[in-house]
Amino acid sequence: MATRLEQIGLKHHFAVAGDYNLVLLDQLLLNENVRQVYCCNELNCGFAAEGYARAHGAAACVVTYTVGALSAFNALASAYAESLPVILISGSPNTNDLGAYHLLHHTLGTLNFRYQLEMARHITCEAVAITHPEEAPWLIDKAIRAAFRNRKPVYIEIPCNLSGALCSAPGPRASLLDLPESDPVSLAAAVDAATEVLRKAIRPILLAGPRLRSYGGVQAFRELAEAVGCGVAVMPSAKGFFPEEHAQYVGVYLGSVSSPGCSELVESADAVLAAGPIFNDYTTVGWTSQPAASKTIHVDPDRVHVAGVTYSEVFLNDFLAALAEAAKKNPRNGTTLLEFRRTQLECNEPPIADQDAPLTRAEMCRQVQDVIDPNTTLIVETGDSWFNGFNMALPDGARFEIEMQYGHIGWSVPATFGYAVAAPDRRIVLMVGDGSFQLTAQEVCQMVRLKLPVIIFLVNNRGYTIEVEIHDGPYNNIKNWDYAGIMAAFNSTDGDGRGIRATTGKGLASAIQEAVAHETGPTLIECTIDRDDCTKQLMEWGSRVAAANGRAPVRA
Ligand code: DPX
Ligand code: MG
Repeated sequence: MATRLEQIGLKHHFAVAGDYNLVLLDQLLLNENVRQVYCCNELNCGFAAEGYARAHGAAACVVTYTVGALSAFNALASAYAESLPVILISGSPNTNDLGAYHLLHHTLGTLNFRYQLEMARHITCEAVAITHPEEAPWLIDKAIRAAFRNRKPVYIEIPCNLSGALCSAPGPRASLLDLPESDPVSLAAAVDAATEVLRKAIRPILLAGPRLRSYGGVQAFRELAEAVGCGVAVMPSAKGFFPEEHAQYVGVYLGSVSSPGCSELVESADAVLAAGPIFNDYTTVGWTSQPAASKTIHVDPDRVHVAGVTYSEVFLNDFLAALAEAAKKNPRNGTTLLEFRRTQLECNEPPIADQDAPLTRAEMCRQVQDVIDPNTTLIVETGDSWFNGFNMALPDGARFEIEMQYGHIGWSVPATFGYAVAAPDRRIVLMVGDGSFQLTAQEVCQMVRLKLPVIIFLVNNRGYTIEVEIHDGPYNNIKNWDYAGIMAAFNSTDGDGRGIRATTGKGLASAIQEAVAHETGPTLIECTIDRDDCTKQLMEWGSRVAAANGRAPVRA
């Protein structure tokens, strides 16, 4: 296991100890090329791995049986929804106990020891339980291969009495990381059909979707865009997958709350090539906007739909690369871009607020924008931080991370920790709301422990503002915390995290200055803003999602 983790390129794995995995952790420690990184709990451990996989391509985490693994499952489900190859390794009972009429601790108190494996099957693309050391090498390889092929999480269960058992030595890496190859006939037919659609189109547009990166299509998508020469929009979770400073970039497409001028272009297009999109209730703004299937070339990870025909076993990366070669620039393709540039002249720079006045959301965002340089990764949590993030401009090289399909509040704190472990040379900036922070706050202490200079903008608007906009009630108020103050508790006697509360523009500016200069630990800047001070996009999106949630049942 340890050798394979190194061979697939991991430099770290995440872990929480428990008696079912202690020998396993010892064995993993023997490989000094893959460092063991500890988390406060297994949910966070799974999310740390999820964040690591975003920066590094894959990740692994190790937990104990049931009490640990069932918490990690939530994060594993996130990795499934977000298409990230995360390997969850769980210690499990001694094999002698399985058929011995023995009740065991950390279990349901029944004689069933299969439930964890069975549950794992629903949230992984492969789940294996090792019951004999002889089987370990191929079961481990089977799981790892599946994770890379499908870009989905996998589960490996290792009994505590087998973790140190001898098995055959792992062979060289071979083809574990290979992506499958497309069916050549189907690929050629799909490319022909798509070329024809793009050739005939007068107002084509390319739309980058969230699955583009996971399935290795970012570079080919750019080549295709440049070959076709038309406007390129990104879905919110694909922000950063196409350079925002590129002459063809036209913004973030999110229906009626798109960035200025973008929805007009996407919705008036006569051909939309959507690469790895996810059209769900959120991204279609409560089912109010989705490019019509009849004009969409819809590129899924393993199939392509063009003009009413589905081409199976055509993989996204192969299709985009082949189409980039075949597609020709159409002289009319610049029209939409010219129209777009005209609309952009009407967009104004955000005004600078009175620096002594109470801090507002707009002023906070204006200042956060200045922190984002080409080496920054901006991570945004579910809540109005999503919309604040969509509005940020990314200079070339800057990256953006969001968990919009799964949308688990609290994801971002451990995911940011994992991302920062994977990318120590980048500036990592997190925007997270107070409500979300309360779920997983303790993982900030691991940033303190590893001296990671993460900058956290904690937006304290005293509650679940996104829910206020969708459907308000007393349940959207939360207990206020001294967020800036908790850093002292995490520091204890040996940490160097900073916690600063900003209540004015001036306060925020000086906090940011301190955060940027602070290199030996995280800086949490608590930004206090009014409970109702949210983006106008959130208000509109929230009301449309609420309408979709509230549809009356239709009788058959
Ligand atoms: C919930 C959400 O404070 O952000 O900007 O104030 O909305 P905003 P906060 O972090 O509040 C988040 C809150 C409660 N969603 O508004 S988005 C429901 C929810 C979820 N995930 C889990 N539980 C509940 N998304 C795990
Ligand atoms: Mg809030």
